[in-house]
Amino acid sequence: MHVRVKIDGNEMEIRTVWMEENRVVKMIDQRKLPHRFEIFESPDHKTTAFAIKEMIVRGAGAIGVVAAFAVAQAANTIRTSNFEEFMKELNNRLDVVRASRPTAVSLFYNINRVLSAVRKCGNVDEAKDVAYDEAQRIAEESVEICRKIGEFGAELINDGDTVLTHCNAGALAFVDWGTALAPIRMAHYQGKEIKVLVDETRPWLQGARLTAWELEMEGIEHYIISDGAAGYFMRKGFIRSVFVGADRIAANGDVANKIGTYSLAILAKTNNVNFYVAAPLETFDLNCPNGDNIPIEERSEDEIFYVWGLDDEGAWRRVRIAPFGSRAHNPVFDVTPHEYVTLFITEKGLVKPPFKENIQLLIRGGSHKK
Ligand code: RUB
Repeated sequence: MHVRVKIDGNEMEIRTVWMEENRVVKMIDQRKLPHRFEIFESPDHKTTAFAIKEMIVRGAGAIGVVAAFAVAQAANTIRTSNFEEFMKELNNRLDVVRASRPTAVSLFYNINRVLSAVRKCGNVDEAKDVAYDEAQRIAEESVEICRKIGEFGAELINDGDTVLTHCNAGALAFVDWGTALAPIRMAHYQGKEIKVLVDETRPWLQGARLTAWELEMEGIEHYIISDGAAGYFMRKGFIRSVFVGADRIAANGDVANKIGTYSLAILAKTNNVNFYVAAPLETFDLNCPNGDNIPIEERSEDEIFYVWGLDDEGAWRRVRIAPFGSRAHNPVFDVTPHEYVTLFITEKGLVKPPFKENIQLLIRGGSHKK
């Protein structure tokens, strides 16, 4: 399946991120889409951390997978035969990756998963291969997990529905399929007629740039709307359901996702619109009792002040839209209290309220361990 790309009439299918045997990590450069399709190559863990921080790769799942790749990269060049020294050095090297983006729990979860596989093997010669194999396994598993989310979520979409999505939780936010867009993509493959309203998602415009690009590549009917327009369309009765992803979900079901998700959830409840959160089990952080414990990333004011894109002559331009004397606040995630969520869509099925109990049951019942 993969990310479908059509350039100058040629069609290809590619993953959002992958690692080659020489440990070079490759990724679609998401800063350049939809106007330029380029692959960014990262030879080492420091460059991979840079790619996460600069949003060359973004989206909780994709960040988590490249963080696992970064462990394999970091392990590969450590030159000691003493296992304890090896583990210490590996841990230190990963600090730069841990510091790249704080909100998506998959980054930390996958680093720990690869580290614990390496620790179990107990010797340096094997450790480098174990890190590589485990990271590749995480990438492979994520494709299947997202496909299952697509299958479970597609049941919630009827022929003729108009749905709304925020940010980008599609294939570009994972290795393939994504979370919130997976049910939409699956329903489309099942032959259902769907219209998708795409929130532009200021300030980084993940919706207008990335989700719109993915839907266009898939041939799914979609309309970009300004972030403030969602309430208008809900009140008119045009929208049946909202599908969003998540960067971290607390034990009680509170959801951290792209800034603006909280306002959408309130609008959805007020207008009797379903509010679905699609996420793999690794996104549930049982160490966070509620949303107040989730760290929220603040990014540069420049993301608010400037926009970039192509001008009428096709030249790449970054332009300032705000007065030079203004200041800005730029928290890039918010927390939606669990009472606004209709259902969670996971790879193990749909999770209904009461969320605290049902999340515990699902995670304890599955293979997922914290
Ligand atoms: C991305 C975002 C996405 C979630 C879900 O934010 O908020 O909705 O990460 O993604 P950013 P996934 O663009 O700032 O990383 O589908 O990968 O779980």
